[in-house]
Amino acid sequence: MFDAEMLRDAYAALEDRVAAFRTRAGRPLTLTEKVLGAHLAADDGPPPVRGESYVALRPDRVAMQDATAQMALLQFALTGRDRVAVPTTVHCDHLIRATDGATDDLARARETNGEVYAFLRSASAKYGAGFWEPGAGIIHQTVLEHYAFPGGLMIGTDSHTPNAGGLGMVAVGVGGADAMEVMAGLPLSLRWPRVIGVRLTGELRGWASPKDVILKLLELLSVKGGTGAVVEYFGPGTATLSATGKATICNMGAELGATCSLFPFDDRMAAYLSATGRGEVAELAQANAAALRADPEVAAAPGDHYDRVVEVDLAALEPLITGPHTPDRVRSLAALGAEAHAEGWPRDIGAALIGSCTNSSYQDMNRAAALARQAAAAGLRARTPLLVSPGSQGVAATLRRDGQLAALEAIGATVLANACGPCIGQWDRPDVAKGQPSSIVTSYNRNFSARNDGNPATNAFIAGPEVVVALALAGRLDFDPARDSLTTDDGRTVRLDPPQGDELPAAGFAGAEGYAAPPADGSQVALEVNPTSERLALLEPFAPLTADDLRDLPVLAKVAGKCTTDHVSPAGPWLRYRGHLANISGNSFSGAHNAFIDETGNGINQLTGERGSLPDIARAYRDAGTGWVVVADANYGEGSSREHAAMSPRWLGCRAIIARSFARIAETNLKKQGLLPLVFADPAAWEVVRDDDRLTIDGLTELGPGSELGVTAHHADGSVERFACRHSLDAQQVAWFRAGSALNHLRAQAA
Ligand code: MIC
Ligand code: SF4
Repeated sequence: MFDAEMLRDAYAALEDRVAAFRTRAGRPLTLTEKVLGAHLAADDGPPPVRGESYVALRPDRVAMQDATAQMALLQFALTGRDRVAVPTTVHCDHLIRATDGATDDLARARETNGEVYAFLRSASAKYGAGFWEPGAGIIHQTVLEHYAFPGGLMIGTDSHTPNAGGLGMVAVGVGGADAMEVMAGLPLSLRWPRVIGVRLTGELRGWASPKDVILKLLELLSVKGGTGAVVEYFGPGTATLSATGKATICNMGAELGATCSLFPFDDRMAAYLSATGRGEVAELAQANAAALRADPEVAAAPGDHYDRVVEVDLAALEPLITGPHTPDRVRSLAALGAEAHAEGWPRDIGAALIGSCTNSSYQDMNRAAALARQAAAAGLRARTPLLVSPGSQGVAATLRRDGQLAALEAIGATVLANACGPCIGQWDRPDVAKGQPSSIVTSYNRNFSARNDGNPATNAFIAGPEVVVALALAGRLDFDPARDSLTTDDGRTVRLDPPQGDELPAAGFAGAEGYAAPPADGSQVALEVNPTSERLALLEPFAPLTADDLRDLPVLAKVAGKCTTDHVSPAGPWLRYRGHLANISGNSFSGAHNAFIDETGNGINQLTGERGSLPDIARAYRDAGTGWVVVADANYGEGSSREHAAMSPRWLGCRAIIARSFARIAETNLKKQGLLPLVFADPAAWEVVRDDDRLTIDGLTELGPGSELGVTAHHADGSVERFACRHSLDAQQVAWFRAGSALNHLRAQAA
């Protein structure tokens, strides 16, 4: 499945490329710089400056999941190219709804999403991408099991692509337009990152698991702490973690806002590569081990080489749990009960969910199953619904063979399809009415409001899988297995021991199923898009914006607090329309809290004075030919890579998002689609904007790297105020803006 030839070439050139970049940089290199330096498109010029320079990179691979691949491939179709220039795979994982369990859910998904799968299959075959069928697994697990390799560079149209950092790969989450460009043979443009060094010492003990490492970092750094940075792990503690444990940590580095996270190559990675049928890759990596870790000078004086150094003693970690509503509200599990009491969160747990791309390795499930066995032997069962999402068909078949799934089922668990399911809101959660408060616990990575079950009143908490199973056995939030005991139905008291579990299956992994390789020549394959479909529609290029388009713009909403991509373009039921721009735009900003009227998803139409939903108002502006803007707070667009959060506003006539700051992928997505992501030069100017203002943005003629734009707010009482905005467009991105979008720019160049 993986391209052995490509890998041999990559490793053959690695050491020389690293050495050349070291000479260019003139100093010892972090691992991040080695991998990125080895993938630079150009070998000359001054070395890139951290946090400043944009560089052009040549990724080794592209991976896309079904909910984002649709738009990426629809854009690729507009480029006029006939084959992807870089090895690419498509994974059907996001659209499978969890209702009854794996078998029925999968059959239903094949039926309800048939036309989307047919389109993705046809586009993959036509353009030369590998196709992983529904049920084959979650993108990041499939990538880890088959494609990731130490020292490689990949992009994926999903924010948790950095999962592959567990195998030492620089794996970056991007929007579909970035993927489209790389598939078309263009380099990836990326801001040369800052590097945060995390020094791990000691070894995990007791109930602590790799999840607690990343939860600790979320506590220390917050959801913004990784912005513009790669989180690079080093130190003796790294080798004590399995490859899949490392992957969990890298996966959830996305929640720090980090560009990606990365571990140095070690024996645990080699063992995982061999166990997954890639012994040759393990050998190649071993032969290049020096290039796959930071230079010795870096570890000797980390403060001189990393922008920030954080120390984590693994031996001192205790189990942590985070939530609700944000992944950085972290405290020790032991402290949750008291906080839940003080906050009035329901103490009884409504559901416990393990698995997802973050925590569904053989080791995770093995430990979860060991706990289930212990509980069953003591006469305990789960006291809440317990749902299990295996990460891939390969892992699921292995866990079935080795008895772990049966052990979980024996305490009442339901095994779901090898897919995202409830993690992305594909969950028919029974018995909880919208608005009814409840608490759920998961081993996933995100817990934004309404994400899992569509109910904003649900409090979702995230912890390691063994802790989630322990909480399921207790059925209550105020339980700490290290300190508390459980009572069986017949009145006996039981203390649970921290579970143990092998990291790799002694009998090897069961083989993977569900892969279709592309034909050597796909030119005769037709793209399957039904012109009357409500789920798929071919795209039209966007028109470039002129200075006139930036005059007298109403403010659709002023968003207070968090505005993640889940607030801008919610998933759940809307996943249905990910291939149909007009239809999915019906969700735009429906989850955003509009400070003007202190309501979520609603606003006042400035043309009619009427109250309505934000997507309806935006559509009314579009129909009237009126552009508009949105004013937002800090870290706008945190979370998912979905470019629908940029394409829908663009399609509806949005001209600019003016925010206190932006999350990386969202900011790039806006630029790609020809919108202006503007940052208040003075964050206090946020207060200037009133609900019935008309804003005029000027400075378009002079728009260039580092230029400022002025915004004039015409208040309804006739008064006028001005404030300045900055932007981060580089010369290339200005060219996209002038062309109307990155895609238009590419088409114009090809013409
Ligand atoms: C997510 O975890 O939010 C998703 C769903 O995987 C997204 C991608 C999407 O919205 O399709 C992501 O993280 O990028
Ligand atoms: Fe799927 Fe959830 Fe992972 Fe996103 S975070 S890829 S929705 S399992």
